[in-house]
Amino acid sequence: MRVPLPFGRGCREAEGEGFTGLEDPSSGPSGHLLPEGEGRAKKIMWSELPLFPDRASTIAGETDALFFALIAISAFFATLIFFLIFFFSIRYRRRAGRPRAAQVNTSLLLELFWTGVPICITVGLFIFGAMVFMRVRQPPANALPIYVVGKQWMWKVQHPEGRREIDELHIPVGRPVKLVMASQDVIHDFFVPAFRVKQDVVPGRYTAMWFEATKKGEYHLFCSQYCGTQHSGMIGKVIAMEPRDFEAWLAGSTDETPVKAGEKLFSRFDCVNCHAANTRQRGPALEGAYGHPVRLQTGQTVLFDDNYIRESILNPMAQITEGYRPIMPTFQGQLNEEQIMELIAYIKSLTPQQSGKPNP
Ligand code: HEC
Ligand SMILES: [Cu+2]
Repeated sequence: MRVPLPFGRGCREAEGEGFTGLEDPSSGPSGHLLPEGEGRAKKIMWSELPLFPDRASTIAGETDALFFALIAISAFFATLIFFLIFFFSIRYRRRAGRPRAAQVNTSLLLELFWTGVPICITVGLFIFGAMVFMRVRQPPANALPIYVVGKQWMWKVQHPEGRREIDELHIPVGRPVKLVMASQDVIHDFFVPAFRVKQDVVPGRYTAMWFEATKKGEYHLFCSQYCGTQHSGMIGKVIAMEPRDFEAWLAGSTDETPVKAGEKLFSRFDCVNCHAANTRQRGPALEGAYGHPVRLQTGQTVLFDDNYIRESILNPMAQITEGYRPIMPTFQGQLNEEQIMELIAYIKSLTPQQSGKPNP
């Protein structure tokens, strides 16, 4: 069994591949691709040491800055307090002839000072943390969507152009990538230390995460949520490529696109019987619905998104569309996560123009 080290030189080297992002010649100290203001911070971060993961995404600099700010502030106060305890306990120790301590009134100014300073520090850290958090949580609109399914014990990846991969994720450098992730069984967690991102992959719904690689190379991918016996083997690599190489890589496959696969499933599972336009429409039209609000029987409005489609397929009774009868059967147990993702890709691709197409 492969036993990866948490960071740095890991399993890949042991397998003789001898190539990780850390050893990539382009990831040396030049760092010209890194965000601004990195130069000074770099000196204290020892990013050349294999102890510390490579810094290869747009968010990595900020995340590290936050991490080191927390460490520095904690270290400063821990040292100060330790030193003062030590110093005071010697300086004011009990000795013959010394008066016993008595209650004194402290000055208001001093009270304000030692209350105000920690408030400023903690609120400042909170604002800093919240800013980084908001950035990590909000994928840019132009992000490239890639579907990921986690299952015991592998990562299955599906690119919108068709190419599929297992335990590997190829991405272009310099372009935001958004992963839409589902789990086939238990909770997993998609973790790429070099990008400073991790996100739980939860059964029963989609979670998303985004990042933008800043330099090409191969980076470790871990499952960081204990998910069973072979959890430690649920590893892989993220391969960041120059956009041109990435296009070539994508083109080098004849895999069916998710939209095509979804279209087939749509007929195979008889969705067409109720949802195709120009039939006696028993179900709502799905063309152009994606991204728009849907009114439910209960009067609520929900967003027609990935999670809504998923819920509609697996648990149709949970949210009944206004004006329709609850006649849709559940497809729970008949479709796996990948097939559901393909159906979603197909439904997403439907535009109102296509509704004019005659349906046999
Ligand atoms: C027997 C007819 C029938 C079949 C078969 C059927 N559906 Fe439906 N579907 C409906 C009806 C009726 C609704 C609206 C009531 C509801 O929300 O359950 C609906 C709702 C939906 C919605 C939510 C649409 C909206 O605008 O709110 C989606 C998405 C959907 N179906 C997808 C599918 C997919 C994918 C399949 C095939 C795997 C499928 N349906 C099979 C009848 C059907
Ligand atoms: Cu796992």
